[in-house]
Amino acid sequence: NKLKDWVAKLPKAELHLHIEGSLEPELMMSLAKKHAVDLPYSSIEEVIDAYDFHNLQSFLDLYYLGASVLRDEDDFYQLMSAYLQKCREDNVVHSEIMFDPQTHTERGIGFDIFMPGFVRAMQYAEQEWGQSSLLIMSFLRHMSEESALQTLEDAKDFLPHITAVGLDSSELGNPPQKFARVFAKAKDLGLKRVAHAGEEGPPDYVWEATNILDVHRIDHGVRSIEDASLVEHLVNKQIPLTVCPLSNTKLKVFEHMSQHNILELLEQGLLVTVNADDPSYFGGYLNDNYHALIDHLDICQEQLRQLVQNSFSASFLSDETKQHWL
Ligand code: ES4
Ligand code: ZN
Repeated sequence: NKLKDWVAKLPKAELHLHIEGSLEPELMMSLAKKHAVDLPYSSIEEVIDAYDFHNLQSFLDLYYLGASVLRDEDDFYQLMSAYLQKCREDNVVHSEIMFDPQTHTERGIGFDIFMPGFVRAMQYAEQEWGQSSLLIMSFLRHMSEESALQTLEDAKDFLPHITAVGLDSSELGNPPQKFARVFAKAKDLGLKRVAHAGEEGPPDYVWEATNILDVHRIDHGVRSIEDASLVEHLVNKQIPLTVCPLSNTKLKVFEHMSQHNILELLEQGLLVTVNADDPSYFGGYLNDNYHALIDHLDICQEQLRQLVQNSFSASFLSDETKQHWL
């Protein structure tokens, strides 16, 4: 397929990627053995078979379980290296990578363990392959405001390596406003802001993320389409949506890829991008996500070009660097 080859070779940016969600079953099993972590899987096949989700929570349970094998600095280096190698294969020249500190600090693994591992792998990819990347520190919204504030405090020595804060995990029942003070503090520290909203949650959560958390981007946001005035707001402000097609079908936000609303979102003038979210759990990296759109939607080359251009315009790159890629 010519369109698939064309988009695969285009330089692209990825803006919505959880590094813990790029942990492949092979690395998970080998780290489980290395650290004698007891997982309920006896083979790679059993891990893959378990990845049959019916909603966000059923995925998150296995995602946190998988992350429990990450223990020392080299584990985090390996994890980040493997993702950046995939970027190289997919022509992802820039990536904005989320990590969930609380998933690790809860287990007694601190910033001094995971940050050096992440940063070392990112510096290697930049120097050897010319790939740029930056980090987004994401708070777990099912945890308390107090825990998020403590996390911001714990990150103090590493802020030069952190560009933005994010908000992820169980959306329903944990509205953005729960983290109003955390995000205000992050803004004061000079950090940019993104938040998951409108994945499973209602359009009101997207309103809160923009109006209360003052986010630069919405992660997912596909349910924004249910509120015409919200769409108008996002279009006027050109607040990007980082959409994740394979994630949305795996977690049953849409029953089938042919029902995905990404083309309607584009049609309405929204700054939409394509992303992999948790590639190891959802069945593919960035090119696989573009390819799924080509396979199941009536998408043309111009729309694909727009999505790729949007990935740079919606990024935190400098205007000068954006111009280079646009
Ligand atoms: C996530 Cl797809 C998704 N949604 C919310 N939180 C997450 N953490 C990792 N992947
Ligand atoms: Zn996500």
